[in-house]
Amino acid sequence: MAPNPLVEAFTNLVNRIRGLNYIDEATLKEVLREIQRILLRADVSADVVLSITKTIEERFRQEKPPQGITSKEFLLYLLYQELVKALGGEEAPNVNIGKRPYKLMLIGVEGSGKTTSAAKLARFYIKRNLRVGLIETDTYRPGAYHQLKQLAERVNALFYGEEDSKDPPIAILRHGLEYMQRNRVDLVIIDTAGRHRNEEELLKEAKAIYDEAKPDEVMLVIDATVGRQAAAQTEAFMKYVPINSVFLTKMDSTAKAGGALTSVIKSGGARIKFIGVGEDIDEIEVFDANKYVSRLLGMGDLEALVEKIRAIEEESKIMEEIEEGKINLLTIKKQIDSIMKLGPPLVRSWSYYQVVCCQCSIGL
Ligand SMILES: Nc1nc2c(ncn2[C@@H]2O[C@H](COP(=O)(O)OP(=O)(O)O)[C@@H](O)[C@H]2O)c(=O)[nH]1
Ligand SMILES: [Mg+2]
Repeated sequence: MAPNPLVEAFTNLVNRIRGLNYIDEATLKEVLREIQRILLRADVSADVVLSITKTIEERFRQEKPPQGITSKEFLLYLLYQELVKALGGEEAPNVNIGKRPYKLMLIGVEGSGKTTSAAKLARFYIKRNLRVGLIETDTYRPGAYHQLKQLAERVNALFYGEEDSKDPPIAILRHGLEYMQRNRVDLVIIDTAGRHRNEEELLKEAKAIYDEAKPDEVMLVIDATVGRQAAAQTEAFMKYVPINSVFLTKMDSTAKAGGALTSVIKSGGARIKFIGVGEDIDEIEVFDANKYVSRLLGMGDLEALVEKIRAIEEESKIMEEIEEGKINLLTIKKQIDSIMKLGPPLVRSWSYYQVVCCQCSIGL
């Protein structure tokens, strides 16, 4: 795989922070400036960059590193956490389908992977026992009809399209929606034609399809390998239709992992819900911001650090609960889980000793 400039830049920074003896005022400023440079080079918008570094700075000054964690480890942890937050947070995105039928419209430039992703999504939800229908409205690309029809057959989804139709996409859509309604599908996925940001006609068509379908969700499909261009694509679409979520494709071959960071941060808060990790219809994953940022920072052993800090934080939260007398069986279970995560037997036995003391002192 070709070297990824963003991963390289972050990995260098992480190594530099690790090599520091002590983080004084000047070094902190320098590290923050370097984070800004890296993000700006990846085409993340200036206000987002500033908000990320400002939060890191404030938290670094205000929060004390948990016991046993050095200030440089803490700084790395804050960088990790704020990037994860910018990408939607630690919690997995909500991929549940609300009302039935739920209408999901896919948009994105030609070749970004819409049709393939439509089939992947159908497969994903069929496995969760939903009845799924696919509608092809792309009348521009020769073969789009057959491509989706064949994929629909493979994944056992209902399909509606009109081969060689003289009807405009909007009419095909209308017929398709009626067909899906009659067949009582739970989820309708609407595939659309590929668009280019200069092709205003096509963008207007996306808007017309949006107005007609009134989708519950518009999912922007972005090819992760386009890197910073993703931002421009996202912005062009956003002028015409609101974007609710993102499907990031070709994460298996991405040399420019920045695509995710750039596009999502630019897409006005729309979260990446899914990623495509190969051409096959089973190669779909729910996006995990933690995993993505770990890769971006070239983490490896940093993951152990993040786990450790999380366990310490969890531990101290539980200790507070215990001290406040808010203790029940669940607290004790959480306590034991977090102790087990802390690792070395010495730490475990010390923590265990603390729990016992606390529990005795509150008369448990
Ligand atoms: N490696 C890889 N290829 C993908 C992925 N998703 C789509 N593709 C490929 O990208 C190309 C364009 O996909 P297509 O669905 O036709 O794009 P559309 O024009 O947006 O409908 C096809 O060759 C797909 O097999 C992915 O996650 N990984
Ligand atoms: Mg297509």
